[in-house]
Amino acid sequence: MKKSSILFSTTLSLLLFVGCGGGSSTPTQKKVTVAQALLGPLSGAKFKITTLDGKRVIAEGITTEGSKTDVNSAGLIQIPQDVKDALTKDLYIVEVTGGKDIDSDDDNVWDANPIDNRGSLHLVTSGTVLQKGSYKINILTEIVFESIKDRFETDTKMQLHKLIAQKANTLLKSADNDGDVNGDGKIDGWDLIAWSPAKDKSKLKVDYNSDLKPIVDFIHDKQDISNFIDNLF
Ligand SMILES: [Ca+2]
Ligand SMILES: [Ca+2]
Repeated sequence: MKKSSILFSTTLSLLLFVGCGGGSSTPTQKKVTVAQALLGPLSGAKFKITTLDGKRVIAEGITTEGSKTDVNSAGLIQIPQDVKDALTKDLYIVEVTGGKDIDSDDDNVWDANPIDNRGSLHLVTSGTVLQKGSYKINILTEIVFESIKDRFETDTKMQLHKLIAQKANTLLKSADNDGDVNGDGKIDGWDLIAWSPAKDKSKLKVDYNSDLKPIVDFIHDKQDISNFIDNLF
């Protein structure tokens, strides 16, 4: 091979490699759902999954825009299969910002005029929860995240799980009074991530319209929700 064609071929390989976007995933690798972001479902929002200290980004991308008819097809957080497989029992932060809320009236029908979301939602949970692929990042996970984020550096994983369960018991009715979203007989973090605004408002101990809807509106407008959080707990 001539020198010039060797050079060309090397440059081409480099370009192809760069074209893959780096990282461990190949362009052909299938993406799988790890959670759904919703106030109403947040279509086309930016998402980022990081370690609990925020220092390492595990995955980032855009939530699914969805089918324009099925609200459950929008707001899905999808990551490459190998990235999902590499998640551990450690705690991770999922952050979702922007996008369009395609069902802001929570009636499970795609809104004629989806509203812009400017703020962010968060979820702190273990990698094994994300691997199950069927849970939600919602207004409850955001409220709990905001109320415990100052403890991430000081508390153990066990203490944080306990704290999340305590907050869940403040937000949801007791298990024997219809608050048990996932039906396992107790109220804890699992109920927060199973909770859907379209079907589970009756399970709240707090009042959705007076306590939570104003927070949803503030997030849509990217305003500071800390005063609301202080009043809730
Ligand atoms: Ca709707
Ligand atoms: Ca439960």
